[in-house]
Amino acid sequence: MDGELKKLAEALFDIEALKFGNFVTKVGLPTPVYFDLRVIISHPKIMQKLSKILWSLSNESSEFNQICGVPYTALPIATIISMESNIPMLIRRKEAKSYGTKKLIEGKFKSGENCVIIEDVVTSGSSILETANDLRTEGLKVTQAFVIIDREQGGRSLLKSNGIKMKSLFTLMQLMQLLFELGKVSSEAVQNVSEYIKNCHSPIKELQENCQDRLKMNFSSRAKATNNPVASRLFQLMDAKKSTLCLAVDLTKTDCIIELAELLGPHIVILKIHIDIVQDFSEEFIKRLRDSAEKHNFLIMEDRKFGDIGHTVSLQYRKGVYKIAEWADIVTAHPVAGPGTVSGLVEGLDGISEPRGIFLVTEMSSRGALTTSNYVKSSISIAKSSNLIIGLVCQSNAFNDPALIQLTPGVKLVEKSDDLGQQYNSPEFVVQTGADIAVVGRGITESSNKLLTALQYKEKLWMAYQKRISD
Ligand code: S5P
Repeated sequence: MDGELKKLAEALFDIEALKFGNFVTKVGLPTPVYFDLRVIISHPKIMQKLSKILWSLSNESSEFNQICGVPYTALPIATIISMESNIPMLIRRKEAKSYGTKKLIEGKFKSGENCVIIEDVVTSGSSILETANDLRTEGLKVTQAFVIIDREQGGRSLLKSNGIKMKSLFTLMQLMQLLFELGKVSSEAVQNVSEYIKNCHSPIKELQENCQDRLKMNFSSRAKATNNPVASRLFQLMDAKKSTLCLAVDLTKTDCIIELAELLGPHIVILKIHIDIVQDFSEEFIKRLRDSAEKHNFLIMEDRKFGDIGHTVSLQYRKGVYKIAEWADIVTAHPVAGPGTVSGLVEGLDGISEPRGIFLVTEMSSRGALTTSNYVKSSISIAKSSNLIIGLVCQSNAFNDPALIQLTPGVKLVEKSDDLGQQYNSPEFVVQTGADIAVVGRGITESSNKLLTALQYKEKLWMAYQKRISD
């Protein structure tokens, strides 16, 4: 294998799939080495050889039922592997078709089948993770990814923390070493790359490095890590009620909302509403809801998803019919307009003495959401800018700060999606991928036995949390 890898490294160098100099990566970071493996399609013999060596990373071909290459470079490689191994292939569309079947994954498969992902170069690991998320949404199992080059910039740990073992033919340093032995690069180039890896602060790497800390810490120690009283109370509530359940009550009648608050209040930590869908709003309703919250010890979240310039947001928060700032313990906001939105919310609280918190919506659960990994990264820096922000609404464990809370919607026991783009994961999956609190809406509100169902979610989520901190 070593000899073969050396020959492969030489071939890739000779066809200029590897370049050395001063380049900038896709995410805007400087790099002394650049890979353009797309050129292999012009060299079928090398492509065939490379595919064969890559497939030798599998222990036995029977462990996989499907192969999925990440577009575009890995697609022909996955095709060759599929032909040689006689294992069928899947293609993940970048966007679901807007006509016909609206499928995101092309190819025939059964739920529960094991799919391996093939990729050319891994930096942060986000492309593989996005592919895996879509495959998992369709019920496929994804536990391994085979890649040609691992740039050693956090991808391996991101994937590992999402249940995917990455196997690579070369790490960046191994490749440099081989090229040096072949006389293709100077010792100075090797040194440059080595320094680069050591000093390279890929945002993802920084974010992922200690993410295990957050996932391993229990809620009572995390209560001490935050300065925000709402976050601290939330951690204590989770611990005391043994519940990480946020109930999304997307109902339009106040009596129905209160009825659910009274029934499920003892088992939840947050009751989340959308006040603008309520048809018979009154100040009396707010009083009843606050009384229920006090009686059953839960927090009220208004899922307003503020997203305008600071001045407008401050008025939307404080004024109008709803006067949200006066009664909602927690609100949600989109960081799309920049940090001004958060400053607007801070201003809207002028004169309010009760503690308040914000969750920033950084990564949405719906299919085709525009909240890509770069957006998530920028959102995290906004999250760190204000003490009012108590956590992030997101789908993956993209941050490590134990003071921040990951709130994850899109949770349901059975269905995988609805008709309007919502995507669901199981309680176990979301906790494993970082959720501290899970948002469950129709999974409970549409159940014929709401109490029993809520208890099932609560139990499953709590067990998954206990497993996470003890594993
Ligand atoms: O990305 C998101 C963010 C939010 S806050 N995806 C979501 O679904 N939500 C909210 O969570 C959404 O507005 C709804 O209130 C709830 C999910 O409801 P369900 O019925 O699909 O569980």
